[in-house]
Amino acid sequence: MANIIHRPSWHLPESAATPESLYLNRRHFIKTLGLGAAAMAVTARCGVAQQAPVSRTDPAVEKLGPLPEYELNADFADAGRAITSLDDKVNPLVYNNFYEFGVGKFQPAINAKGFTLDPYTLEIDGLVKEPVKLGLEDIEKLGIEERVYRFRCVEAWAMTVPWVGVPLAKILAKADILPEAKYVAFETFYDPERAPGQNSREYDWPYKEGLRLDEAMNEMTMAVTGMYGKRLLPQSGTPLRLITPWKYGYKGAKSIVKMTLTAEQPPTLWNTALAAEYKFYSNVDPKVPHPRWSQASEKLLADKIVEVPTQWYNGYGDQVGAMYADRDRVLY
Ligand SMILES: Nc1nc2c(c(=O)[nH]1)N[C@H]1C(S)=C(S)[C@@H](COP(=O)(O)O)O[C@H]1N2
Ligand SMILES: [Mo]
Repeated sequence: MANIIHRPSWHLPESAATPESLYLNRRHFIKTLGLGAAAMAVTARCGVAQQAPVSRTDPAVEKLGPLPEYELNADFADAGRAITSLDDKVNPLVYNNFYEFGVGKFQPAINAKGFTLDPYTLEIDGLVKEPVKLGLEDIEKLGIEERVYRFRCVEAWAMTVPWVGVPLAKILAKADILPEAKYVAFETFYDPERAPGQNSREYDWPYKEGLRLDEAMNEMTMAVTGMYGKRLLPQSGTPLRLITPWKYGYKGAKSIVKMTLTAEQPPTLWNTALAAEYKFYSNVDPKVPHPRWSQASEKLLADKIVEVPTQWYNGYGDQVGAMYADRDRVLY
C-alpha cells in the first residue's frame, strides 16, 4: 500500500490517470467503507465511477431553508467567460473534490447525499480576545451577495461559478483579533462515521487549510453558503466553505466548523501529505509548473472539453497582486 499512499488520484486529471491508479484508489476507498471483495470486483469491472444524476436538492440541505435574499455584486457580475452550465453532465454539482466522501470525482455527489452539519456552529478561536460562536443565520445576516468567480483546481480543470456568500472579512470582524495574529487556520468537521474518507490514514484529518491574515481579509475572499442561487449541497461543502479564486481550489476548505487565529503559519492537509507538491500560498501561476505537470493551461468543466490558457492569479492580479512580493511566486 505504501506506494499508493502518496499518490491519490486527484493529482492527475481523471483523463490522464492510469487504470491502475484509478483501480488502486477505488479499492482503498471501498476498503475503508467496509465493503467486500465482490463489490470491489464489480467496481473494477465497470471501469468508470458511477455518476449521480444531476440533482439540485437534498432533503438534509432543504431543512436549512432557502437562502436569504441577496443581490449580484456588479463588480463581480462578469468573470470574463461563460458561467459553467448545470445542464452539462459534467458540472460543478456532480464533479467534485471532497476526499471525506471518496477520492473519485463523481463519488462525493453520491456518498455525501443527506449529509448536513445541522445545527451548525462556526467557532472562531485562537488569538482573539474571546472565542466567538456563530450560527448560519448570524453569518448570512452579515450580508450575503452573489459573485461570479473563475475557479482553478491544481489538477488543471476549471469552472466559472456564481457563488453566494459573505466576504470573510465580515465574519472575522465579529472577533476581536489580537495584534499577534498573522494567519487564519480553517478546519473542516471530523466525523469518520459519516465521512468514511476520514478513515483513510493517508491524510491528517480533519481537512485543514490556512491563509495569511491579509489574504483572509482581502476583498476577494468569500465564505460561501450557496451557489447557482441555492444553498450548497453536501458535495459542495454544506453549509459553509471558503473560496479564494486567485489560489488553487484546495485552499477553499469545505464544511468549515472552525477558524483559528494564529501567529505561525498553520499546517494544511495537502502540504502535510505532499510538501513538495502543495505549498502554503498556492497562488495560480501558469509559469510555475506542478512537479508532475504543466500549469500553463486548464480544461473548462463541460461535456466537451475546452482548453484555455491559465492566467497569473487566475486573472485577479489587480485585486490581490499587491499582497505578494516576487519571492512569493517562487514559493508558489
Ligand atoms: N474538506 C474538504 N475541502 C476541500 C476538499 C476536500 O477534499 N475536503 N478538496 C479541495 C479541492 S482539491 C478542490 S479543487 C475544491 C473542489 O470544490 P468543488 O468540488 O466544489 O469543485 O474543494 C477543496 N476543498
Ligand atoms: Mo483541487
